[in-house]
Amino acid sequence: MFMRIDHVGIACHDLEEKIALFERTFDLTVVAREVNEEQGVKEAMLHIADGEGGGSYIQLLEPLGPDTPVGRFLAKRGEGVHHVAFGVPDVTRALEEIGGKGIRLLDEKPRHGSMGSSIAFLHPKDVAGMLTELVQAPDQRR
Ligand code: MC0
Repeated sequence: MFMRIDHVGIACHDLEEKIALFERTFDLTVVAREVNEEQGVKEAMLHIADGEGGGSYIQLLEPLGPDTPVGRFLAKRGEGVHHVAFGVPDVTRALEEIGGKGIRLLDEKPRHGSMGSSIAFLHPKDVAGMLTELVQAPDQRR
């Protein structure tokens, strides 16, 4: 079902500060930036590697306000790993399969994600406390 880990999302208070930290510490490069109003975030993708099925990234996330998923997460837990995203060939199909196994879907239908992807989230309480994202790249590779 999963082709790779597409990205790990990190919640932070100050996107520019944390981009600079990840660039200087790990020699990573920002390859995309976006404001996603629907998800309530400003985000940056830092490229890690390319492999079979596509690339993998660190995603830095700054909330657009306190009453957003990442805003609430920061208030409760502080900065840190917010979610793990898996690359799938077909996100609609993956949702059907996983939903059929009794896992609560936070999205019944895919939404717009970074770099033109289609994304959907699974409830963290049903996946060992891990907020899980499914990602379908626009052309299956990114
Ligand atoms: C909240 N909880 C988490 C969590 N966020 N557990 C693990 N990982 C997280 N990231 C836990 C809380 O601690 C709490 O547990 C319970 O879930 C309910 O949380 P809440 O404080 O009521 O917070 P809500 O209202 O935000 O709901 C949480 C939920 C929500 C995960 C359902 O955040 C959601 O629908 N997230 C999916 C969308 C999203 O996260 N978008 C931002 C990334 P206790 O035990 O205290 O009750 S957008 C993105 O990443 C895009 C741009 C992309 O990749 O392309």
